Amino acid sequence: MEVDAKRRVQSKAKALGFDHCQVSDGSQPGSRSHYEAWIEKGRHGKMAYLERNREKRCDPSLVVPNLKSVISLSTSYFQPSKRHPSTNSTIPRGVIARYARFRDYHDILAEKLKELTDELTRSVSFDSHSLWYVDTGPILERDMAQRAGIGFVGKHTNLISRRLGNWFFISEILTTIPLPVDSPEKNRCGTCQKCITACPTQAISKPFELDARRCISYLTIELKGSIPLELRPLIGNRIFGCDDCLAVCPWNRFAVEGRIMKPHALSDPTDIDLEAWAQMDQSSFKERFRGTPFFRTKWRGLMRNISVALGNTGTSRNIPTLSRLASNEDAIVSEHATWAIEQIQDRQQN
Ligand code: B12
Ligand code: SF4
Ligand code: SF4
Repeated sequence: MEVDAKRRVQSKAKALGFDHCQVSDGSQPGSRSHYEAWIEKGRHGKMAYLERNREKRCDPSLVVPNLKSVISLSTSYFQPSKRHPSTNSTIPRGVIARYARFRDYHDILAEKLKELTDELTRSVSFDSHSLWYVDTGPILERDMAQRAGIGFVGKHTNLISRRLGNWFFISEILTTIPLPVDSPEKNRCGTCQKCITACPTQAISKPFELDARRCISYLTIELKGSIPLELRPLIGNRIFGCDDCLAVCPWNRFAVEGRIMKPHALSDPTDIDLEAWAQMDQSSFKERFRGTPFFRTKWRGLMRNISVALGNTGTSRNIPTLSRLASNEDAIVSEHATWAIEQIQDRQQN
């Protein structure tokens, strides 16, 4: 009966376009102590939500009482044909993380997960309770996915699949239905250290430990306030997220394009004209970026990041636009644009 339910869910997941669909039990994460030490050290920066639901993150049965199984799913966002722009800081163009070259994955996967959860409920005859998540709940998704055998946690802390490399999202269904479990995956980094060396801010403080406070993904997306001055030059021309540690991982030679994200690729060029983007007002921002990952930072966050990138790579041609931003009523935008103008002027003098 449960075997049959698992088979039906896996076959439905495949039909919906998920790349993997595997199961683990609902026990507590083996990496609980790692997560707790990470929080104690303050590595999460200002992401207070990671601390708030601490108990739940360490015990998924507090999220779904009587939890029996966790179905983990992967969704590739690899794009084989796209040019990946340079992060060379002499080019006044912006770089965004690859996941942001699509409409917001939370919305896209939510639809699929709803359908899959319905299939699961339909495939068993007793009362059950199932909840789906995609980056949306107090659970340690990578730990669960490793236990389900989807992939292994690499030294850069992301999950790597032997079939997909590291360009994929994780989502899951937590359910009271007992399902047969899959074997966990084991770490396959060996002696490699490429991701640690590639990180521009030394945010990977040691293998398997990220100091989010130094990570460009955190600084440009999650942090709402001012970016620390000493880290701004290291951000280069990255205006939304960062992929450097992911891009060097040798396991990506196996990366394949997935079916779910492909139709949702944004038409924007991968090389971003920073001057043009800096001229975007709030209403054009809303019109252009609604339903995309950029909405998370809002206009002010994007302008803050563009100012930093222009401060690092811009020229005197960008000063009129930066001056307009410097006189904006938003204190964060104004402060970063003022900093950028000073950086450009310093470069001109030297
Ligand atoms: C907070 C968060 C961030 C923070 C902090 C990242 C971090 N490493 O913790 C910031 C903003 C920096 C971030 C950045 C990114 N993120 Co993020 N993020 C999350 C989120 C919401 C929570 C992660 C968390 O709980 N961190 C706490 C730490 C302690 O947990 P952890 O790193 O997951 O580690 C666990 C395991 O790895 C395990 N573990 C750790 N070390 C070891 C060692 C061994 C040997 C073993 C076996 C296990 C193990 O222990 C930990 C605790 O259980 C998850 C979604 C979720 N709910 O899980 C997405 C998530 C991790 N992010 C994701 C993505 C795509 C990214 C970016 C690539 C986006 C980008 N390009 O800018 C970057 C990657 C940066 C990086 N090198 O990690 C994906 C990762 C998919 C994947 N294949 O791994 C997730 C799962 C979202 C999703 N649903 O797809 N993110
Ligand atoms: S995402 Fe960028 S800044 Fe963050 S750990 Fe990876 S390489 Fe470093
Ligand atoms: S780059 Fe090397 S060390 Fe880093 S995650 Fe990939 S295999 Fe592991």
